[in-house]
Amino acid sequence: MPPLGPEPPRQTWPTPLAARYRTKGYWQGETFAALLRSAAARHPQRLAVVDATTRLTYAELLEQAQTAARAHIAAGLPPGTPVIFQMPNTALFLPAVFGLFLAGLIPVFALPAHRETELAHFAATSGADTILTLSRHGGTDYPAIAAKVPALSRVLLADALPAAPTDTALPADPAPDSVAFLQISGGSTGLSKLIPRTHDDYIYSFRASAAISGLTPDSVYLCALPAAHNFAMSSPGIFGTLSAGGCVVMALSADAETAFALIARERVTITGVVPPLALLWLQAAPKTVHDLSSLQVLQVGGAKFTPEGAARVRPILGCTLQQVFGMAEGLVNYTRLDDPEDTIIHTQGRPISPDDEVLVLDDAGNPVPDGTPGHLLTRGPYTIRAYHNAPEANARSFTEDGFYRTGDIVIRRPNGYLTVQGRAGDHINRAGEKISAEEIEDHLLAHPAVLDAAVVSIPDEFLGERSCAFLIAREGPRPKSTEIKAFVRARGLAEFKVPDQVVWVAAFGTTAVGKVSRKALRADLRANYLQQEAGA
Ligand code: AMP
Ligand code: DBH
Repeated sequence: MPPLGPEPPRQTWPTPLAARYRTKGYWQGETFAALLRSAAARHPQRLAVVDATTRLTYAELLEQAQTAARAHIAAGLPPGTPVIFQMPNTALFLPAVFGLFLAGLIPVFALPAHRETELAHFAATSGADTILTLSRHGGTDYPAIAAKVPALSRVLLADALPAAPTDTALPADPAPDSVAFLQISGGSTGLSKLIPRTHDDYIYSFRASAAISGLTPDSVYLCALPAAHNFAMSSPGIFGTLSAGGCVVMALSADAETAFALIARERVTITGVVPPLALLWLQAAPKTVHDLSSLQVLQVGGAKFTPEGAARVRPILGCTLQQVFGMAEGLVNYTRLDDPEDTIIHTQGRPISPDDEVLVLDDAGNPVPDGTPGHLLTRGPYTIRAYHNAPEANARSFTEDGFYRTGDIVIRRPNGYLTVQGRAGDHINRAGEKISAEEIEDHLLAHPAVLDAAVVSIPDEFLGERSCAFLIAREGPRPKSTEIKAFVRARGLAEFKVPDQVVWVAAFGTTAVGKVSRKALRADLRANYLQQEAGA
């Protein structure tokens, strides 16, 4: 019998749609490797990426990426092999990721916040036995985290790759319609799914995004969010900036002091942040000693930015706000830079592509009129048709005709602009980090003192939403909430998944006669809690 490993990642669109996307020029048959080679050939001496200590031109970026690729090939990693990629925001991120592309390897993008439990899940679902990461950096011991994952038998350090002979041949470029990498979904139900993105579809999404965000070779993009997050990677993010010939500035931290110092030093023109960061920056900006006058565009996305926050961007920072509503599965919406201020403040934009198909449906699946909230479904030239290795999630998340159910509730205006109203699902959007209630409940249930657990989102002034774990205790002493949090943390999870709040309850409501859905239960718990808060 052949080994029962995961299937290699694939992503295909129905032939007529694929033909249409090519005819219309969205899919140009370009690969990541070709994109870097042509950028380096066109403007070798321009700056491609800088961080606090390093500056690389496009020629140097290409050369370092080629050196890394040769090391991977000499190490015996054949093209098509998945490699978990966990790198903080340093200049080395770019030669490291392009090193994988040039060697024909398939990055699986973990975030620096992920810990051994998440990495083990990515290894199992992708079939990866190799991780590419960095030596201890910024207080995090990445190799030590990787060492806790038995499935990851090979740990490669981007800052200490073995030297390979310079005549090591690089493989031919992969097919442009093949999967270039796997992105991570926010995990709306259960564990994160892997999102296969092709060269064709992803390059289209960030090239078109670069045009929408007005990027030119003179643009300087500050990467303040984790570079592997879809927003910072492609909307237009680091790849969109390189595709335009601009310069990427990597910030290890997104706090106002670090970011403002880099904006001033590098004359940053555009950056993207989540709403809580935007609010912190708006608070800090009037008092800062740094010159922020180079900043032309502040992008805000990942979670809903309130109109109150949005209205303060231009008066305080003197730049244009661009709202961005996107998802790693594909569809990204932007307010356009020349939109009326009212549109910029009150909507989350409209899709990138004329061929993004958007449906807004009621619970029964019928279209609602513009102006009425409904479920957002979409398909198009850069929205996936299936997750990797996830038949059940695929059955839930995609319609028969290939629309992705985003789980978001939106209002569509007649001009196609969307306003996000909320979510149909049960995940928590904690400052743009998505947390699956189910995933955390499973960890809580592993605690010997916990009989039952329900994790819900609670509105939070700063985070947008915070996570609250309602717990029913077994007989015996009730652990303190700090102990519960420490228990979840010790299970090797990203810190943002540790419940912000723990509330012990005697029972989960009185409606629980027979089968009650977890969804209804979570809604009840949230409503009761908020009522009590209001009464207190
Ligand atoms: P993910 O699936 O992890 O890539 O997260 C994508 C989800 O983030 C979307 O489906 C929305 O729920 C949420 N999101 C992203 N940007 C925004 C935004 N600007 N406003 C509201 N929600 C957003
Ligand atoms: O939250 C997201 O996933 C997101 C937000 C803005 C995203 O994937 C994007 C832009 O591309």
